[in-house]
Amino acid sequence: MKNRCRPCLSFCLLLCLAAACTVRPPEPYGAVPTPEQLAWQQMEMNLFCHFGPNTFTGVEWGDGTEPEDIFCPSDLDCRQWTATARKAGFKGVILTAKHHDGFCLWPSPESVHTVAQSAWREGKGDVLHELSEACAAEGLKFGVYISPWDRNDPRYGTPEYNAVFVRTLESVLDGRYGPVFEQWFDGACGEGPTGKRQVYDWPLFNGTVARLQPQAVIFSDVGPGCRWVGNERGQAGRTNWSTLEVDGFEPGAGSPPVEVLNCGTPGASHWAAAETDVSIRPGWFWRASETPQVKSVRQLLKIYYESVGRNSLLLLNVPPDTRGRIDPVDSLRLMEFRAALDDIFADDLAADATVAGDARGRHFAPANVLSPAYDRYWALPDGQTGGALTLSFPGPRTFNRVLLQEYIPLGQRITAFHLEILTPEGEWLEIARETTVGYKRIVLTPTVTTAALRVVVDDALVCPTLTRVALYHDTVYCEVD
Ligand code: FUL
Repeated sequence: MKNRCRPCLSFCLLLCLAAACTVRPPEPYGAVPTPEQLAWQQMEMNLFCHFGPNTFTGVEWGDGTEPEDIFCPSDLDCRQWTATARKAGFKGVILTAKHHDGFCLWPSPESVHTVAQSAWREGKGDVLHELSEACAAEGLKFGVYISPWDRNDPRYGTPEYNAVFVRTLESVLDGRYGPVFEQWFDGACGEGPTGKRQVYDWPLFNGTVARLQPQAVIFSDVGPGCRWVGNERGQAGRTNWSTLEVDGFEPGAGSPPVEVLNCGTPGASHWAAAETDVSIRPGWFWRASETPQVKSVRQLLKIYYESVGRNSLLLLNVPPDTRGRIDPVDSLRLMEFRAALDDIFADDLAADATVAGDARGRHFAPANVLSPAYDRYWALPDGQTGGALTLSFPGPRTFNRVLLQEYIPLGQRITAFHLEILTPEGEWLEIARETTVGYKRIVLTPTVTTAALRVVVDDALVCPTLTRVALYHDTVYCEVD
């Protein structure tokens, strides 16, 4: 009996020793994303659909007096939207369920300006129902834009309206359309039909979403779930923190300056990553006259690099037409855009590299940056805010895109980095110098050929992490930004 226990004891001792030697992960720093915010950021690209009376009148902001019958899609097919979105690589769809004209694309019991009052499908139609089902069928997440600004509701501009808006939200978010991954709140606050403006009760609105759809990420200029990127050009800041100082700010007129929204605030106490909303067309709503101006693949790639490639989520608006379908010009362009992305990002040219550098311990080894598993990452020891990783390749590599990712569950930490390549003369040559990384950073470099790349973290708020370094060669959109 005694003898049998001895190996057991030694094994336990070994286990204890191993546990003592295991280096703990870095402590999270500052604000960190919730699991929902992380999952949201990992979606990377979502489809925005502006659809409603404006699709039929050709204006951007309907004034709320449009007759309900103006909304009459001749051949609505939400499955065509979602099939297109899935094939293009989008993970979710957000629909303007109610734009500023107040018209509801579902039979809202709070309004007399909805699909139910229109002749479309004899007042029995419900676009939210069809789109939520179509999203589920294509494995996409479903989100809604519901404008607080309402140019139709006579109660807008009175204290009563805030409760009306809450009941409006309830009639979408109470589960009848399934889970909602993102609630989009526009900060616009213009005059209603009586000429009055509304004092919005944001805590009440946000609380309603949180109560009914606790997993939903709430978009507004200042979050709380994610923030506006500060422009509609498709451009996140070259420096882009996912943290933002929100105290004392509100969506709309009370929001921080657009430059702050564009870049975030380093080390701030609130996590609100930037969402880049931009339209594939000049306007947000479909107009036949703008079809020749649908953005080119090169323009879309630039937007991709300046949104997803700059630590932001891309919300690309592709508005359905008067039939209730995505225009063939837009859908073809999306397929070409997808093909270009697949082509550029097909092969990670660093996959067979060997990686050397300082590390926190073997669990946080430099080679972890080659693993596509997000949870395997490289980290430096506590107190060390700078360091380098050297990637050596078995043969020369030609590339012009360097993809970096931080492990954001521990916070966004890197403040400055640069990239160097080894020249045939054995010297290190700097090819890029940047600031933030965040969830994903794609650095556009000149096209270079080299046998080794050095990723130098110059500074960080606290010991840095990197979960991915990958190299690509873009022969479609070759310019350096
Ligand atoms: C803006 C709105 O006023 C536009 O019409 C559009 O919906 C855009 C996404 O947000 O603030």
